[in-house]
Amino acid sequence: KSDERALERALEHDEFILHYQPTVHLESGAITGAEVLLRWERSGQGLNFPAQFITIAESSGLILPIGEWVLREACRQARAWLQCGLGLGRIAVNVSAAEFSDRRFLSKVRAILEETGLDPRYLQIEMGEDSLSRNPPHTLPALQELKNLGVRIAVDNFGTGRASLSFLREFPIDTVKIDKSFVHNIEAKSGKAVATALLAMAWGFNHQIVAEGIETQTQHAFFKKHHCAEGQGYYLGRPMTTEAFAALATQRN
Ligand code: G
Ligand code: G
Ligand code: MN
Repeated sequence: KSDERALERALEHDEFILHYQPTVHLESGAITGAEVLLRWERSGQGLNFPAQFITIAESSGLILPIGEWVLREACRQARAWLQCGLGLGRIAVNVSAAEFSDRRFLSKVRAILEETGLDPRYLQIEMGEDSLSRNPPHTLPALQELKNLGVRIAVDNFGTGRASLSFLREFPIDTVKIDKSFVHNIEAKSGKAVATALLAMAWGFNHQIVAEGIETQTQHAFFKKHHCAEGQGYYLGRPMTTEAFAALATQRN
């Protein structure tokens, strides 16, 4: 309960900030976009990470106003960057199952896009497999509506969830993000086989692919060699402040 109060106060007092982690075209090194990652500048405690508060936000329902703030701030920033000529391909926002299944989710997305003036094709919504496959009769039409708006859909942590292959085929998915555990495993022989199988599967479904959690030169080289278009990870760029991301994207693209 006291944790909930602290989160409510954080919203009221504007203590949340966004960090941006670049996604990179592996062949050219160009920045293709950014994933938005929520941080809480908690008074007296420094930076708090989602692992420390997202569960409480979800169980208390506060994830709804927090998620709305994230979406609005991300769209506003992306629009500002695009207007000053930053070659930003897309901005990816994480959405929890609790947000996505909220009745008002789609109207919120629509309203925020309108209010910020961001062209919807620059927005990507990221959801885990389990969020996507929780309630298919609800999920499929909701995803279709997002697609109709022009928003992109990404499956986060691909390979770790319980989504059946038929969902992955039938849902209107643009991108799969291969979970970092598979990326870290490529140093083992079986890990190489699994990683190439995941790539082949994504191609088979005609999805774009991002390899997540690239931490070493070896991992980078492996995914580049196997024609994975994009990567994300500490080796390519850590989550960083708004200013740092703008500087990096200006210099690189
Ligand atoms: O940065 P990292 O520790 O940054 O994030 C940990 C987890 O928190 C990830 O699984 C990520 O999807 C989730 N996350 C980060 N930012 C947000 C956000 O704005 N909304 C939601 N719902 N999840 C987020
Ligand atoms: O679950 P999701 O993929 O949305 O969350 C991304 C999480 O991974 C964030 O917590 C982010 O800070 C973290 N992350 C980003 N790059 C790397 C990396 O190279 N290695 C590891 N271990 N974590 C990373
Ligand atoms: Mn993500």
